[in-house]
Amino acid sequence: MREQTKINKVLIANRGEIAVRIIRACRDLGIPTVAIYSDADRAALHVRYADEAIHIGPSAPRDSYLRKDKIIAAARKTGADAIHPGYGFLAENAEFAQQVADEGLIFIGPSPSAIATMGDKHAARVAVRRYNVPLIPGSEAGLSDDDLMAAARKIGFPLVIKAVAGGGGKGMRAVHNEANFKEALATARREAESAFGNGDVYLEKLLVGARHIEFQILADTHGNTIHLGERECSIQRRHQKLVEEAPSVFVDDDLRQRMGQMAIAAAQSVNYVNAGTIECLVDEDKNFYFLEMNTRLQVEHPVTELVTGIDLVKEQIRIARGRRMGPTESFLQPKAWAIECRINAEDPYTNFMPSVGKINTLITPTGPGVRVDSGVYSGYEITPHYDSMIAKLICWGEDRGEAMLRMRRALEEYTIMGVKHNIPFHVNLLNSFSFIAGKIDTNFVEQRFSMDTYENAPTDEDLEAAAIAVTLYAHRKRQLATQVVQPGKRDTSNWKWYTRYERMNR
Ligand code: MV4
Repeated sequence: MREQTKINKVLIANRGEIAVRIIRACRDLGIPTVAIYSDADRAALHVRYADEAIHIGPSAPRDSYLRKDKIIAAARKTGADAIHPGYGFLAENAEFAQQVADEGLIFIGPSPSAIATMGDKHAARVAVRRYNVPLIPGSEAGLSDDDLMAAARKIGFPLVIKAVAGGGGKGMRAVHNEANFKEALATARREAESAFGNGDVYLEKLLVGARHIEFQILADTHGNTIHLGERECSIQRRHQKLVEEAPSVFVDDDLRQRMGQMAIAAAQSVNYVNAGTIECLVDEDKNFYFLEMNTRLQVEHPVTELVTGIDLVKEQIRIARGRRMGPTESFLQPKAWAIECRINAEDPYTNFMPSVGKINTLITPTGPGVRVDSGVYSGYEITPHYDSMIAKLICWGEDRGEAMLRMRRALEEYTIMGVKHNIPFHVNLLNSFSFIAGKIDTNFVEQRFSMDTYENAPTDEDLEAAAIAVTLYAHRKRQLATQVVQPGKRDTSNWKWYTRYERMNR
């Protein structure tokens, strides 16, 4: 049994909403915090909320948030004895985790070896296979082009070529027939080499029409590994998730039990410690397969917190302190329903193009069942240096219907001016029959927000003509004084209507 470890000050090696989220957990635990910041983040919220803040360099991530040496130096300078990496940046960098440990500091996350094994997507398959975790049929890694061709014939088409150093959909290429295989393989290798400095690939049978469901794991240093249920993550665009919910409409108690045990086994196969996520594909017949493990806290962790009542960041810190998970922490059935909408500074009407500028007005929703995790405020400047996510709007309720109605209300209350944002996309999604019915797949966003739909929307000229007609009509009506104006019931169920509304208010 390992001893309890002291954590007296935590440095947060991140920025934005997740840095704020971690600072809040530390505050609740009474632990002082150190923020790090780049040039662009001088006025960021995480800098204001932390007890201390250290400037670590220019705005480009490679000069600041990715500089292992500067971050470790900042910890030494401030006397921080632990580092929380958040997500992105250095969160899944085994070398960084090792350097932190070598400095005698605590990395609030898994061991370097667990990060490294799960980071190599083929090594991960080898590790979990020994624990009887179901895998999509596939090939070995490290094969020559000829051997891969032979393996491809055996697996059959369609299949996917995946980079061993990839993950999260990066370095992934579908091949539908043998004729295209050689060229696809060459492209996949080239792309993997330039993106990851490693051109090694392996093959998997392509699973079509499956759902993307992930399990939250917590493991302490005393050999206890638990799962906290699933999250449904099918609403995404180009591997960027946009909406997540917990639980999944597709997962019944029996499936949750079986997938949960599988997720625990997958984590145990690398002696996993701290918080992690097992990503799975689930087909229509409820067969499930391990895809990969994310060895970090995820963006969408709040939906799990809201249905379990567990503060995952607090748990991460307790685990890093060597505390044992209590019996109350073994997983109970989900107690509620939660949905998260990622609020991005992206214009859904121009192919989700990122938008920069100053937020001049910000009205944030609140009230029953609403949580907002955000790193922005009125007057905050959004720069092109970092990702476009500016907030997460998370709503919960007793059941899915209540969570969705609260989400709709909160989205309507949300006002962000100065930059374009994707709230209209979310409103549209919440009004779609397929989302309401839970019948969604990974192509939903592309289909619903294609440029085709946009081009069928009314033009500015149409709107002007309509506005003139309405004005004249209203004027005539006032003259006649025959009717009291009724505040019409706002109907956002029609996509075109909403487009028009948005275009007028942009
Ligand atoms: C797959 C797959 C189908 N078949 N592998 C994407 C994220 C990464 N964790 C692995 N991913 C997938 N791997 C096989 N053999 C489908 C996905 C996938 C996906 C693919 C294309 C577009 C959106 C997707 C969303 C979730 C999962």
